[in-house]
Amino acid sequence: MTTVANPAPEQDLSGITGKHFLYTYANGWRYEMYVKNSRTIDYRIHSGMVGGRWVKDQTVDLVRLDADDYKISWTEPTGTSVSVNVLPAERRLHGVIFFPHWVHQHPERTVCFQNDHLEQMAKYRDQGPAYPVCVVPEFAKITFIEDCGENKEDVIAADPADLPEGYADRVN
Ligand code: FER
Repeated sequence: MTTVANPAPEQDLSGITGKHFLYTYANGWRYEMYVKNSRTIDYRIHSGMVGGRWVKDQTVDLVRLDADDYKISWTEPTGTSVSVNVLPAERRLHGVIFFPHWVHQHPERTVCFQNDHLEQMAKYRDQGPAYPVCVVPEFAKITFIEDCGENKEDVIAADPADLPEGYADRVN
């Protein structure tokens, strides 16, 4: 029951931690996420405005909103903020991405293995301009999902360009 004193449902995150999934937003952008643990994700962007970008060990806030309904939110070192609702069993997702103005103007600056360029990203972020923020709200279909278990380093470990042919096209 929802009360003012206790508005949060039970926080059993076992339905999302360790999950690895590919998804395609309605605008055609293709993404891949590995929920490494309750505080951390790794991800790759296969296509879209910042296709080719990939990141390991992004700290996130992860909560369970309901049965089969999780919300993952974070701010990137670039200043881009993201909040994603994931419904794994329903194979549905909704993401809202908040791009600083400089990323919208120069998306290619963020296309890299970000972990190797954290100082450069912080410089770009602080240089801006941050505003006006470009808000991209989109639904997506989860086209492939598997349970890899938590804290695996080999799930997201290569540049999107170096993956085997058809890697992101797998469907299950
Ligand atoms: C997502 C939408 C956006 C996502 C990551 C981003 C891993 C990151 C965008 C960026 O940093 O440019 O669904 O999932």
